[in-house]
Amino acid sequence: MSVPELTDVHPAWLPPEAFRAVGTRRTLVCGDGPLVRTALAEVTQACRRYGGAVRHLPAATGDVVAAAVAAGDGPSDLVLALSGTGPADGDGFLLARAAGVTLVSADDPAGLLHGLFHVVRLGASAFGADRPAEQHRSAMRRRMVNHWDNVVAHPVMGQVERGYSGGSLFWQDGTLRTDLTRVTAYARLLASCGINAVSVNNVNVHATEASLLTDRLGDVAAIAARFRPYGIRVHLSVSFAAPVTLGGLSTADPHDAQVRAWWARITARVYETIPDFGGYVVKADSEGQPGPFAYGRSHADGANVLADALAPFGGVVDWRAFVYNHHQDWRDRSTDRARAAHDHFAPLDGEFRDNVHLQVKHGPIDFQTREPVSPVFAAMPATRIAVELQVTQEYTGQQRHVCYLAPMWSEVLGFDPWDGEGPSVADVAAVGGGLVAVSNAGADRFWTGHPLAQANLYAFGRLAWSPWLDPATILDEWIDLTFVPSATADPELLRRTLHALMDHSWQTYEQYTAPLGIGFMVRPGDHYGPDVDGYEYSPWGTYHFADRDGIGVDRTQASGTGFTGQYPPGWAAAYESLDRCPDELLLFFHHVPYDHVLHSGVTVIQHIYDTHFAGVEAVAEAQQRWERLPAGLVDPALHTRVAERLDEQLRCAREWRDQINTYFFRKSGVPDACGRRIF
Ligand code: GCW
Repeated sequence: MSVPELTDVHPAWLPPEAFRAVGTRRTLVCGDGPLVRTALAEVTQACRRYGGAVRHLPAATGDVVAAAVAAGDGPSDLVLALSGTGPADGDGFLLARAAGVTLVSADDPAGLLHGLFHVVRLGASAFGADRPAEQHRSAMRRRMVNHWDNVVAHPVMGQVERGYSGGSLFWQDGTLRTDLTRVTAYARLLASCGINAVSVNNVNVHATEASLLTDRLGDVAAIAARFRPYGIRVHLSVSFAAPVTLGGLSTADPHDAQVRAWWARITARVYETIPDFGGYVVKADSEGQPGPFAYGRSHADGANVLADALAPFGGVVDWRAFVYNHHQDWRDRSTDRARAAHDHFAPLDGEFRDNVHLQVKHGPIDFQTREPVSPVFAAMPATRIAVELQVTQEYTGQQRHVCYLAPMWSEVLGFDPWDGEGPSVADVAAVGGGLVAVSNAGADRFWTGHPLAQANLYAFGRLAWSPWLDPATILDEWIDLTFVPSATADPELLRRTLHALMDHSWQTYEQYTAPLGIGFMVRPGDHYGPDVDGYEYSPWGTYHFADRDGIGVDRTQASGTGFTGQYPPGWAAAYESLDRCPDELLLFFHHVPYDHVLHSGVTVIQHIYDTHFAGVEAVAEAQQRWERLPAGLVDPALHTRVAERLDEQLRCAREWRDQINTYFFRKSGVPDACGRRIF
């Protein structure tokens, strides 16, 4: 096991300097096994660079102090011990400091690795004052990223569907990449922020990708071998039609005995090849993917046949709840895409096997900049639910715009569907399938296209470990790791600048794009840039219904689609009521006239104008701040990349501002109260 050192790739949040505090000290590693050896390799590399020392006691358990003495040659500053003193459940660790020794102990080897990365995060402060023993436990047992990577570049979607970071880390031109060193480096980044599961191909499973389950399984095994040393299990997206397309059967009906036998046989073969395989991810009956509806079966029937095949090996099915009609008639105002997941899945509560995770997007529509939290989280207490987020910025600026998403995710995770009477969304995920997100990483030199978008991937991992962390604190962690203060000329200036650019960047993005929770208004297809009516008469079910008098979707029970009724009573009543509905979601739930006065005191139309002017100003200010940074404060290539992206963000934000403001001025005929220029 050796730690990869890539010279032509940005080190993201694990630059060598981040290991200085560990690398200058004496570390004792107690215990053995693959993950312990990974921790050992990390410390060894740091010591080689910074002059510290590392000793290894493979057999040590139990009394760490005695073990340290037995090691013979002097005291240690840091002891990493696989022993019986850590938390017994899960992959957490115990951290303490006394008598000049920092101790990390864990029962599970993955916990030891997490503990080491925590010490790296703490830097020199891990070796300062005494610390009473702290138990660190992950809130979610499963913290997963999904890749929407294609093996063969798709004619429309490319190598990575909704990927904005260059090619795939795994696949290139139809085959597995020959050099997988970067996959190891990626595994290391993921593990260091707490991620422990990854799926390696698109949920839209095309022909070549389907065969990863069979003929190309060796490729998956090769990838798994790269993730394994970092405690990350590999999962695969599979096609529900695989028994037909790969197995030559005449049906994929989940009630068919041959189909069940086929899944069982194929799955057993997967585990022969990859004993720690995580399981299957399935997008069924959604946007053209095959599913159980073709056979008149329910999604529980569909998910359970795969779950039964995986159960003997401890695998899980991530069954996605993103099922809706994408052949809608825009003339029909009774069909509401927001209702779809709840309509399809809530009646199935209790029918899924224990090893099915129902993977539910955080909002009822589709990763929009602002949506209410999905009502499904409160509707299926007898189902293991996984909460799905989108780190890749499909609808939030595609990694050309700065959009730090941790504040949005924090709101989602902290949302309390029962209004004080039940668990939060984070609690639902914690007892269920954990947190899952679509990754934003790719073969780009900065991993994520926009260097500042690295913070989103980092923050996702940290929130999955600890959903109550403050987004600004997570940002500080990311800043300190990525731009190590001891190696930065003016770390406080940089910190201030990054906070100014990122803390409210989600709200800024919201300001200059679709207003008040209405969503979309993006260019169809690539979903970048404004096109107010782009989806208005399309079959996709994402409408704004603006006319000369007003805008918004009536989703009330009283006069609309009845979507509000999918929430528990407290929120159902709040969203139903024009008076109580939060401003930022007003147009998601209500159709209102342009002169409707918001809680903020301004009319809807004036809010549209004000926020669009303000949003562009905020971007212009961010751009100037970045330009003012002294040369050399950050890596010049990184500085240039961010500067280029800010230029594009400003151009695009202006386009949004002018199109949205002009559109609504023309529709409503209401002038801007401040007399600003509208075209
Ligand atoms: O947001 C939409 C995307 C699709 C994606 C789909 C999904 C993988 O536009 O590209 O398909 O969501 O989540 O399945």
